[in-house]
Order: sequence, then C-alpha cells, then structure tokens
Amino acid sequence: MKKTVFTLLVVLAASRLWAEDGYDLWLRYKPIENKTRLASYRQLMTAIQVNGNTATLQAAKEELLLALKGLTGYTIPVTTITTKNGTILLSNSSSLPGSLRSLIQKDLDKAGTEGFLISSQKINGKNSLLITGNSDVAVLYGVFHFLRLLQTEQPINSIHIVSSPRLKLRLLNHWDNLTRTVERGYAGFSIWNWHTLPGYIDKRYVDYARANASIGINGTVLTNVNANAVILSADYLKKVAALANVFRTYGIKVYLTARFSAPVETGGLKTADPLDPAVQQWWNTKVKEIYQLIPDFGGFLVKANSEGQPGPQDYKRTHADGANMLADAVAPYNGIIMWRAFVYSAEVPDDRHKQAYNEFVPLDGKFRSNVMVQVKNGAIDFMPREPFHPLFGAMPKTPLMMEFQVTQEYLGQGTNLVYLAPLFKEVLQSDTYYKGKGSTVAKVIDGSLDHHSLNGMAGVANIGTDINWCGHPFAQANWYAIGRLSWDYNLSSEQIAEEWLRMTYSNKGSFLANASKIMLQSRDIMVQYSNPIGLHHIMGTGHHYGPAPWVNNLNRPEWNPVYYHKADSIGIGFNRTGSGSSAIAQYFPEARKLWEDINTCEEKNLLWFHHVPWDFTMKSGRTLWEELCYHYYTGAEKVKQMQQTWKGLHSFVDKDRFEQVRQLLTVQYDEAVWWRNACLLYFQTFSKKPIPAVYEQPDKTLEYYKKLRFLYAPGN
Ligand code: GCW
Repeated sequence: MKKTVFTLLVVLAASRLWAEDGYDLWLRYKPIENKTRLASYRQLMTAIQVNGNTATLQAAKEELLLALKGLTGYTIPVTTITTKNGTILLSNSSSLPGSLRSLIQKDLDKAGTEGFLISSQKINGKNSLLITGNSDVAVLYGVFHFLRLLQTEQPINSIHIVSSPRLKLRLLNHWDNLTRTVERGYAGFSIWNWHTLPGYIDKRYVDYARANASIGINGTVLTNVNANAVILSADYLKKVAALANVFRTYGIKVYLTARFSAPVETGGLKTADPLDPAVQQWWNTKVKEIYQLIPDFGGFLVKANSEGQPGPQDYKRTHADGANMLADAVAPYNGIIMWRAFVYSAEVPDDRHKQAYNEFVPLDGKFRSNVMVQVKNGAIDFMPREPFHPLFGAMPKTPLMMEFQVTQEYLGQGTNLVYLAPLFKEVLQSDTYYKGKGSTVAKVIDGSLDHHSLNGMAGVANIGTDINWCGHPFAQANWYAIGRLSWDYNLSSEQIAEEWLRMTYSNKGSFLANASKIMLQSRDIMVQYSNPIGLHHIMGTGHHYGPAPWVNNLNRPEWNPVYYHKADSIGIGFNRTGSGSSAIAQYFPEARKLWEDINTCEEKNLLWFHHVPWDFTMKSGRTLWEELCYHYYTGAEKVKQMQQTWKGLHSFVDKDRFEQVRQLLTVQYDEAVWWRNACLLYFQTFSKKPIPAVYEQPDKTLEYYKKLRFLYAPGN
C-alpha cells in the first residue's frame, strides 16, 4: 500500500516536472495512455509495407515509423510483402494489385486526386490495413489522418474511411518580408532564412511542411502582399526553389507575391502598364525563368492599388487588365493568379465597406479562367466580428477565394487566447441568399453554386521563429483549424478543438471538457470585452494593439476609429442603411433582412449597420449604454473564469506549457480591463451616462489610457 502511494507521488511529481516547448505542435507522438487501446493497436499494427519508393511515400513511411515508435513504444518492422495480420500497406492506388483495386474502385473514384482511403482489408489472406489514394500525397494525407485516429485514441479495428478535400487550394499566406520581419506577426521573425538559403536547409522547413501536410495545406505564399520585387531576382528565386524542393515531397506548392511595379523597379522598364507589350514580355520572361527553376510553381498573389501598393490603376487600367496580364504569363505552365479584392482608397469618399464591391462587381466575367479573386471574410478588415463580405455571391462568373486571417492582428495578437474556428465557421455558414436560401458563403467559395473548377481558401499565417511556432500556445490551434476547415469546412469548431487538444495536450476527458470550453467561448469573450454589439476598428493606431477609439487625426478618414464608431451625443454606430451609407444594399434582400431594421437587427451586428441612440431599448431590456457596459464588464469577467478553469487543469499539462498559458491569461485579463475601461470612459464622454454602480468603477482616467504608447509593438 505504502509503495503504491509512493509510486503515485513520484509519477505525479514527474508529470509536473516534465516540460515541453511546443515545437512538436500537434505531432507530439507521446505514448498512448489508454492501455486497452494501446493493446489493441499493437495487435492491429505489426508491420509496415510500402509499395513504391517516391520521396513522398518515403516521407509517409518515415512519419508512420516515427509516430508509431512514439505512440506505442515499438519499432514496427518494415516488410516487402504481406505475410502477417496487422500489416499496414501504404500504396498509391496505381500500385495495388488489380483485384484489390477493383474492390475499392468506387471509393477511389470518390477520393479524387488528393483524397485518401483508410480501410481494413484482407490482403494475401491477412487482416491488413490499407492506406491508399490516387496520388502519393493522398497516401501521405491518409497516413496523417490515420495517425490522428491513434493520437486521439480512436478504435481502428474494421475501419473504412474515405475523405477528400472540399477545396482545391488550401493555402497559407505569409506576410513575411525579406528582412525577416513579419507584418502582423506575433511569433518572432520569418522562418524563411533568406540569407542562408539556398545552401542551408533548416530542419524547420521540413517540420513546417510536415505540419501543413498533416492538416491538408497544399500551398504556401512565401512573401508579404506588401511585396518586394527583389524576390523575383535570380538570386532569390534560387532560394525559393530550395524551399519548393523541400515542400514538394509534402504536396505543398510554392507561390509568391508579385510587386506590380517590378518591371520598372528591377527590370529597368519605364512603365509597368499591363497593356504595354514590353511589360507583358518582361513578365513572360520572368515567369519562364521561375518555372525553369520550379516546374510546379503555383502562381502569384497580388495586392494592387491598395494601401499604397502599385497596380494597374496607376496606368488607368483595371484590376482585370492587371490580373489578366499575369494570368497569361503563367497560363502555359498551369499557374494561377490570386488577385486580392482588399482595395479602398482615400480619394473615394464613399464608405470603405462599399469600395471593394463597387470596384470588382463590374469586372465580373472579365478575368481569365486562371484568375481567382481573393476576398477577405468581411468588407472592412478581419475584425473580431464582421458580417460576411458582400462580394460573396456577387461575382458569379469569377471564382472567389476566401482569405481569413489566422494571425490575430485584431484579436488579441500574441497575448490573447482566442480560438478562431468559430469565427471562420460563422462566415462560412452565413447565407448570402445569392441563389436562394442555403447559398452559404462556403458554397460560393467551393464553386458549387456556379460550377467553378478553381476554388480555395487562404489563411494569413501566424507562424514565426518562436520555439512553439505561433507565440501563444493556443495560437497553434488556429493554424490547425484553418487547415482542417480548408479540407472540410463542415467540420465543427468543437470537433477541431477536441482533436487539437487531444493531440497537443491530453486525451483525458475532464481536461478536454474544460479546455474545449475555454477555446469555444474565447472568441465571443474577446468580442465582448473589445468590440461588442458590432463595434469595429477601434484599435490602436498602426499596431492595432489595444483600444484607441478616440483617434481622429490620421491622414485618411477611414484609418481613424472615430470613422467607424461615429459616437456623438445622440448615440453610437455606423448607419449603413438606406438613410446612411447604404452599404447594406450590397447584400441580397433576404440576407440584409437580418440587419436592415434597427428594431430587429441581430444585436451582435447592430452598431455595424446602425447609429443607435444611447437610450435605445435592447432585447435584454437594458438601454444601449447599459448594454455596452454589460458587455464590456461581462467580457472581462469571463476572462477571469478562463483563468480559473485553466488553473484547474494543471495536472494534465506539463509545467512549461501550463505556466505559459497561465501567465498569458493574466496578461489577457489586464488587457480586457484596459479595453473595458478605456472604451467605456471614452464613450461616456458622449453618452453622458454613468457606468452602473453595480460595476467596479475604472481606477484610471481616460487621459491615462489616451497617453499609453507602444512604440515598438510587434508586427507593425
Ligand atoms: O489588415 C490590414 C493590415 C495590413 C495588411 C492589409 C492587407 C498586408 O493592417 O498590415 O497589409 O490589411 O491585408 O493588405
């Protein structure tokens, strides 16, 4: 008895001492704790057989070996033929014996080129586990999915899973500069070490590719959309090619951002006019050079005529003229152009909300077939909560690519725990009513409503040189989520959170219940203490860190928070209805019904569409002012609850990662209080109403908050 207690204490102490740095992400492959499960796995997995020896199949095999050793403690032998029960066969479908192939032909047809099949099969009379697909990378995806089953301790006896991606392009967009700073990066510097490339291949590049392949990401735009033409120089292209060589094995294509003025800046031409034959020639030659180095180069992502970037409008040409010129250059090599719709201009006095729509809708049908227009999820800019972008459903002839922001520029940056899958899902599930009820944003971007063959989704990456890749330990979940949702946008936020938690921390039930509660509520909580009831873009100038709703002195009107909240003695909010900017008219009538009438507008978007009187009665019975106070206070209070819940989980999490999250939650609470006090004190100067006495009153003045400066806030 004594001995058992002693052992227990030792084990407990050891688990608290064990430390992880987060580098392994969700691919930790720690020993399976569920003994029954482990025993069954050992029986069901006795050997690995690989048909074929391409780099991708080898990578699949290596991953499986590495993982099984970690998960089960055994090194599983590799065989060349199936001689015993429990053989795992990895094979491209084209290398399967005809009899087996015909058995599963229907599933293979369903799987398409990237989808996989994991199936218990009799092979050579032995009970085996087949992981196959119509390409090598499909087999790799299958292996990662299979490992996910093991890591999350799922049963694997008699399984039959067919899974194929709903979207063709599943991309990360890195806003990484050649200097290695990362625009809106909160996890250190760029992981692309341009200086040591192409000679030195950092192990991180391989691990980055593994992590991406494990969630189905199949493309990466290496460079910032605020582009630098130097990336297109011969020297840098060699570096890009070295990365492409690493990523190819994992099914990941490389893309670059194209600086529209490159022909002038680095090509010595006098113009970058897309209709000028010399300019076209310059791009054709450049593209040829790229494809000679990188035969599977994906194409270009372009930010043009937006926030100071050069573009076709500099030459009185349209976005379509610009996109088509580049599209023609990459077309012979099957390349694509992703042309961003994030445009707005200081010269246009119209509501910024309307500008992209006004600019792009008239161009529908004018783009080449290898152009996609890449649209941010909302019309303003990756706000904590934002109605879906009215361009979704408004350009039927053009494939629209979704752009989400995984890095948390406006959602707490590096210090706040905010799980973004609920944000992504909210947008994807929104109904545009474009072809009647059920025309969700997801169906617009998957091309099914208009039979587009190109489709895709991009996430602005949150990856950097921090040891754990993403800065905040929970920010990894957002990288994970963007991949999983690009593969299947019907997965629920709950499922994705649970998978990630199981793989990243623990399979224990009480841990999962509590940790997923933290994750699933976190985005709403963040909205509540920062931008409740439809408030938006009231963050600090430039760096966007923390609140600064009072700022009104920036050059461009739409850079100022006061432009967005329009607080005055009467009320607060941006009137985008017919009596205001009319931006709401860009939505289909059924969709805008949700917001049009101030009395029935869904309250989470109320101030997005209406200027609402301070004493307006909300559904709760509170006045708008009281409701605002209620949200700011409740939001901050809920962060305290997150802290409490996390504290209760210390026995499930290693010391270092536990402590890191614990400290960051303390920072997050302080920041929530900062948001709450600063915003309420400022808005109070208009409402002239007291913060209800039930709440603890702010202990600092508005002046104090206004004076805060963050000179070197990251990512700016
Ligand atoms: O959200 C804004 C960011 C800019 C960014 C821009 C864009 C890359 O503040 O940093 O620039 O959007 O998406 O182009």
